Amino acid sequence: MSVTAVVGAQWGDEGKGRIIDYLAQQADVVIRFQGGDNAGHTVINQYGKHALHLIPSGIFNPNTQNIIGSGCVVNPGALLDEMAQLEAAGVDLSNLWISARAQMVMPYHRLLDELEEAARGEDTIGTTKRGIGPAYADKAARAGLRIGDLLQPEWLESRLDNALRTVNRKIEILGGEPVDGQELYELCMAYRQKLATRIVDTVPLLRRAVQERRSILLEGQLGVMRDLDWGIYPYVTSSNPTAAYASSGAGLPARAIDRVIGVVKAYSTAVGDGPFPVELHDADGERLRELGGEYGATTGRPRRCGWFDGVAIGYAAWLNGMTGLAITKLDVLDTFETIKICVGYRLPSGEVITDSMPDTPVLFQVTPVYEEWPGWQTSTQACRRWADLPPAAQAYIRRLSELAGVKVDYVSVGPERDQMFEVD
Ligand code: 2SA
Ligand code: MG
Repeated sequence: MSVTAVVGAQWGDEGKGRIIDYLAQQADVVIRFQGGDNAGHTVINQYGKHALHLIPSGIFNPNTQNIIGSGCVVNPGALLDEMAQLEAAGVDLSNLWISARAQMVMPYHRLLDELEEAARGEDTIGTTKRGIGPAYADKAARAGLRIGDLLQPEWLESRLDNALRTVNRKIEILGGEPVDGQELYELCMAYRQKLATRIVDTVPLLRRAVQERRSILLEGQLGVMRDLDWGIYPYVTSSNPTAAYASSGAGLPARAIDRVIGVVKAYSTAVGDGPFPVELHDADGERLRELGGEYGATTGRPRRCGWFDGVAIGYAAWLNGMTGLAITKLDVLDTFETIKICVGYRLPSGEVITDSMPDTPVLFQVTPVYEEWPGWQTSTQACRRWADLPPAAQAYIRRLSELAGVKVDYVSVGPERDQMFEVD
């Protein structure tokens, strides 16, 4: 039994949801450790196809405790909608919990996200407009409301008054309509009624779980390239998807983590703005998008597509301290004659970088250096062990693993739960 962090090793949308869903069949606890309902973790199993935004991807196993951790920002309205959808599909939600210390995304955070993106003019970040940035900004400014505040109405009221003093000024400056404190208070009381029994102090719960050597999964959202500190700042999310934050955001000592699985797609995608060196504006990019169904699971935006980025994976592997890789969507490459891998970034000076990640202004100027690999041109969707894979697919995966400097633990060859296998 162990504590395993499952993190995104690219720009997000690597398939973390399907990996967690698979691993959660054996897990006692799954904790989402950062982010909010900007995420879209797509899971396909006997309950159908679900894009999870806030609820941990272990929710389909009724024996698993699913916790929205204190590092998250939670929009209670969005959470209740998601709960209703899952309940309608027959999913048992009796094991869903929310940390009292998680921050609340209030309706004015969404409004501010809209207004701030509009105020950026041409220089947008391409946010999901779910209020994530403004909610984390309020957390850092110590003006946030927390989920646990719902349990203490007087405290909540004073926190809300305090927050609105600056929030309404910001809204006015950005040209929006000020919000009404009383209405928000009543909304919070409605949330309290529906969520109160799920609000917990996670510390004793996780302390016991670690002491009893239970199997715990820490579920990250987005990926290292959108990390607030280590991603393509400012085109990042407002939290840290890297494994270093997993312990803090979940509420565990850093030393408790035994394994870090980096989830990577067999090619690259990004949604939102900012530099993306491997982006293809040609028929191959279009083909990856269509074959991979690469559209935002939250906003429906078409994702930008490109070949695998071997520079980014080296960076991601090191920063996350990965112990293994999970490679997803291999089958999307099944029909390609030739597959490319980016193994370096060429700077305008001609110099080629292979083992570090240039900062954003430089990254806008690099051109990828590619290797070409022969495609396998046969379906991998029925493969259930390493030996079933065509030799060209094995060679391709070995190359990805070599670029990461990390062994491959799992390969997924389709969206269904069983279209995945462990590599020994
Ligand atoms: P935000 O909303 O403040 O977190 O946006 C900041 C940047 O982070 C990117 N971002 C994402 N990138 C990939 N996937 C995300 N989730 C959805 C999905 C996205 C969607 O699973 O497809 O549906 O559009 C996600 N969420 C945020 C975002 O594009 C900004 O670049
Ligand atoms: Mg996603």
